[in-house]
Amino acid sequence: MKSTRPFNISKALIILTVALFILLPGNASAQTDYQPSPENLQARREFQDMKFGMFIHWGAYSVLGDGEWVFHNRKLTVEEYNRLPLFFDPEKFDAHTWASLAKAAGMKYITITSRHHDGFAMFDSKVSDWNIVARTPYKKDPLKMLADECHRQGIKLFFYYSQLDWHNPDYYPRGATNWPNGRPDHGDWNAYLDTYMDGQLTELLTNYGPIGGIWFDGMWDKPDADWHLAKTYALIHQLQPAALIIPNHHQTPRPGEDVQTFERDLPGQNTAGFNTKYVSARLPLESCDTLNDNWGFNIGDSNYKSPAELVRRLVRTAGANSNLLLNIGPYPNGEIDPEFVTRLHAVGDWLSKYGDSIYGTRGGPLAPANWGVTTQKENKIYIHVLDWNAPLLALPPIEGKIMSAQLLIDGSKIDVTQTIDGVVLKPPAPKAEEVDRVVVLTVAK
Ligand code: H79
Repeated sequence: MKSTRPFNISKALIILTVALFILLPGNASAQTDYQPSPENLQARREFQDMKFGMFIHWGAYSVLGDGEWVFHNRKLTVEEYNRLPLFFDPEKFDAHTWASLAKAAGMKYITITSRHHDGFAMFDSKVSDWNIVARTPYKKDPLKMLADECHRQGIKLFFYYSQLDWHNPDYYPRGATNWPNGRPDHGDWNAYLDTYMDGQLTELLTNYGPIGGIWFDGMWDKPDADWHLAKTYALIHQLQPAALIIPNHHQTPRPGEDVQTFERDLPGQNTAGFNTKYVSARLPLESCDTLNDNWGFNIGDSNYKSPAELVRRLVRTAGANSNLLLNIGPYPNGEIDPEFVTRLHAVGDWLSKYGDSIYGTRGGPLAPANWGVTTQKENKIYIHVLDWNAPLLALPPIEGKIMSAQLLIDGSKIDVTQTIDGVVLKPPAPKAEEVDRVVVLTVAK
């Protein structure tokens, strides 16, 4: 009789444990009470420290030199679009050159399209033959080469993955961007998500070593659909706990997501018209933008941002406590437009001098303003004076006693007055070639 109670408890425990193991991985609500793993939290901090990444839009669409939406914009049929990979042969692609360019630009990570909305996998996928190895004369897997090179050079690699698919018939019912392109009016949505998408994500998280994370895009095409997010997110975190999930759905972050990203806007701004104004106080932030006006290679786009504009964008993004993911669209042959290369080198040159005020920082104590922004790291506050021509700069109060104020570039002392009403600085007059006067305040903590 005495043994009955303990026996029942341990039996119940076993049943509970088994049930948990069965339920956890695929359970639809598994990520609703998502507790990020210690590796994941560490990866989030490292992500914030990196501050600057290279976005790469590259795919079969690059061949037409008309952006990554060309399939949709020209209302091509699937049959027509299927011809594109037949002459996509990026023989000049060199992973070392790409990773080295990111490095020279001061970028710490790369986020590359593993597949865009055309569904064309830029990697060796066994889930479908709609991929670069099976369908192109190139026959190789550039993502594998890039992953290996990034690991060699210490660059984190993230995979952009489009949830929206203009090619697979199982992407059905179709969404807002649908046009009659020859697909049948039926399809298996569950198979699309569970077999096709989760199958490819498993490949990406298994065959390329440790990756930084998955950058999702396109969910906005079917905002009301059940995307099986909890299942997919659980799968990713199970395969690589440190991999960050970065969804570009333009909405308030959901459980299981690790970074809030903003397209063509600083966090909280909505000049693009489709971003949320909600900014997570908990998650790392990222803002992506283009170096010219396009994501994928567009031969008619020469509207390149100047090095000064790019640096200021990076500084304003860091001042908003966010990373900048800056995009380039390489040529279909695998080369990168020299106009991109020279500008990225210029940003890298700036970062080699001013990097202390960017890398490893968080948004500073003062709200971003027209005159500039602040960043901070340990007992340093970096005052980025971007647009101020008067001799004195009066700032709101800053907590902690300011021990010194120096120009970052040469360490020269700057006059500073601190009262309960605020801080007054006397920065030097702007030099013609200077895009950001950085004053370092050392604060007693
Ligand atoms: O990959 C790049 C673009 O191809 C992709 N995201 C970047 C990173 C992108 N596609 N579209 N957009 C960005 C803009 C989004 C437009 C939208 Fe809409 C407006 C989404 C929801 C409203 C157009 C109208 C598409 C769906 C409805």
